[in-house]
Amino acid sequence: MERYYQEEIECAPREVIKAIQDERLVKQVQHVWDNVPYYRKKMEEKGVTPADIKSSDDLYKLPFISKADLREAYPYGLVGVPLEDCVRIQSTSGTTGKRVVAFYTQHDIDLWEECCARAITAAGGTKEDVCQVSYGYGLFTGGPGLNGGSHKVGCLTIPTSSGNTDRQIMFIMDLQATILCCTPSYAAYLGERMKELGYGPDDIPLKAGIFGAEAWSEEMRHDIEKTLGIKAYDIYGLTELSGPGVSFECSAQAGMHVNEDHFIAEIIDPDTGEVLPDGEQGELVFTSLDKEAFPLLRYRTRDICRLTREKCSCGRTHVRMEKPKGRTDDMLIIRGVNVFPSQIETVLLNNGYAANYQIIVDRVNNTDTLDVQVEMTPEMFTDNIGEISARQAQLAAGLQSMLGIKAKVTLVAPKAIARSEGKAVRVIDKRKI
Ligand code: DLL
Repeated sequence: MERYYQEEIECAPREVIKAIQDERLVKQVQHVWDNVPYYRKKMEEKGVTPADIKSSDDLYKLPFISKADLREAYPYGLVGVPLEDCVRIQSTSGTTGKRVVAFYTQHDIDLWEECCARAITAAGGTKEDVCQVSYGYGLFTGGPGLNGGSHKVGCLTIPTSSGNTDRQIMFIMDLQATILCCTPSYAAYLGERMKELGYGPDDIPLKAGIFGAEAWSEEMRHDIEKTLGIKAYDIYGLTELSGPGVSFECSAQAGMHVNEDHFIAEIIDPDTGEVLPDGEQGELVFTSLDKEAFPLLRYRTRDICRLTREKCSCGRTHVRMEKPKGRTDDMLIIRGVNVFPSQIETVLLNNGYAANYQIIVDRVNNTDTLDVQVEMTPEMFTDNIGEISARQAQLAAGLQSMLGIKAKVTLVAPKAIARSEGKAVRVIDKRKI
């Protein structure tokens, strides 16, 4: 039986959702116009005023906002309320340039945590569950968001944060945790370690996992589900918009429902900015509808995916986004060909490897090179050179047919590639160093 946290809104007829969006968008636009001079200037530059935005049909008239704007306005330039009304900040890891700092009022935190509660409930969570939150706590939104959602659902919450893997496993086993929240790469690592410790899927009390914060393939989902004996649900979000829970998966596991009473999703052509119809692949853009401290209009996420409004078997009516394939800035251009790390992952997992790999891109004599280092699983480990070469050749052929370009494959021993406790770093692009 499908469970909902807020059934009335999660399953509302489309006309009701549209009416909510229309009303809230008008207010949100007025809010930024009145309170965020940076936005007012951007709107003025485009010749738009709040009077032009009468409903969500007028969304396309608004200017986009990008990470560059967030950096320019750092730290306080986009805050829409007096600082005395803000109660928290969260921040991105800031691997490229300045960190993004997002601000929250208590109202913003309540809505964010409700979104996470919807995700936990969609994964079957109730107050009877024991929910272990192994996302990092602190500036990263994963821990605080799922922690808040778990409280709202009434689960017994274990705030382990990430790391200290054997202690994580001790808590899962001793406290009989039923729901695990962490990145998919950390879930895979926990599964690997539990197997080593002799726990099979039937010994592990977990029944569901809520995994997100990074791109992961269907094949990786199946691997994790098998090792831990759970159903693995995807969850998506970004700091700028609140954190996890912007969208989440339901029992159908066929795309993530965007919480459309709080966010409007659009897909645009990343080159021209043109809005694309449902079903077409492009860059995901979000508009917040009821945020107080850090409202964002038409924020370009750089995540690449598709939207669908087809009816979902779970009963929810909110639009679904497919698993993001990666970000426009994750996409590698190798010898002129677009390559997403997720395509490489699919080939590896389809050939019986686990998601322990690293992609190394370089430029030698003016030609791009693509090296993929892949760990052998303990079962396939061998020092027979002939066997290793044959396996490498088989993978290289698989990659060539998926990507259309040649890659050099190197098999390495089990455990040779460092495990991740948060977001995995899969690509080393030496061309940029
Ligand atoms: O990763 C928020 C989050 C925490 C989401 C926990 C889910 C679970 P940031 O650190 O700001 O926020 O990174 C946001 O991560 O633009 C995507 O590129 C990527 N991302 C997040 N969720 C997914 C997902 C958090 N389910 C960026 N699949 C986003 C693919 C994801 N990519």
